[in-house]
Amino acid sequence: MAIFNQIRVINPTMFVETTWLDDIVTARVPLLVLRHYLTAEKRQSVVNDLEQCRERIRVSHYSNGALTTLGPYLARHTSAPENYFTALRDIQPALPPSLTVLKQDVYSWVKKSLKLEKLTTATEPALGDYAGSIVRFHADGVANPLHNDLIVRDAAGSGLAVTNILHQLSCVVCLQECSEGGALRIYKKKWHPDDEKYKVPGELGYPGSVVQDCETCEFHPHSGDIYIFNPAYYHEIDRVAGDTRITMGFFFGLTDKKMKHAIAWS
Ligand SMILES: O=C(O)CCC(=O)C(=O)O
Repeated sequence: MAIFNQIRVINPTMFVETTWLDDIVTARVPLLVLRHYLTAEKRQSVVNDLEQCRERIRVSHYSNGALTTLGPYLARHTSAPENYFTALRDIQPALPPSLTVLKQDVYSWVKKSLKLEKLTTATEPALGDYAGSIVRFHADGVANPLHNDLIVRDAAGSGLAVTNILHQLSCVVCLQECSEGGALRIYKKKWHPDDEKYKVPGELGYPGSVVQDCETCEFHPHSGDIYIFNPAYYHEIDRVAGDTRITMGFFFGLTDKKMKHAIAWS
């Protein structure tokens, strides 16, 4: 299969180009990455803290897979969004402060790297703040089937603030790499309403036929890496082997045409 474009690997001393954001939104550059964003000590202390809230980790089962997460995931609650906010209130006191600090650091990095003027956790006037990040666990043998993330579609008609965004992006920090597998593969194909005919009810994601012959971009996250991509483009995670792949991530949406303001949620 052909490879589409090149991943943009940046480093902390690089001059930030104004085009970086547009390159990611349009997937001209399918993924922007800063390797070793987190030091081994910082990353390990967050991973150690996550051990303390083990019993709060939830598994959602689908006929073709499972998602294991710490923290609520809005796409799972679109028919009853109030449950998402209740779940957040329930779990918040149990989350380690290091996770909040990390989230705030990552927001600052995203702002700087994409030349945003503002990036804050989204708020719902009647329901409160959204979750500003989520931790995802991919244990040995777990893969993430082909899917795309588009809250404007998934929560259409809900009236939620996040459905007013113009573009959705995903930011991920790798807290622990897996021993083998676990690559993120992004396809050069953006979701289109016609694709719904491929969807199998009750299954997570889409069958491979929807991206047949599409070019791909493959990325192997290493511990400490931080990356951004447009999740409206089909993507999947290869089966993980050995150590659990642990990431912290969030979606963020640009709220203005000039692409200077963004709101985040998970
Ligand atoms: O963990 C990753 O590499 C990507 C996770 C994902 O599917 C997303 O951020 O939309």
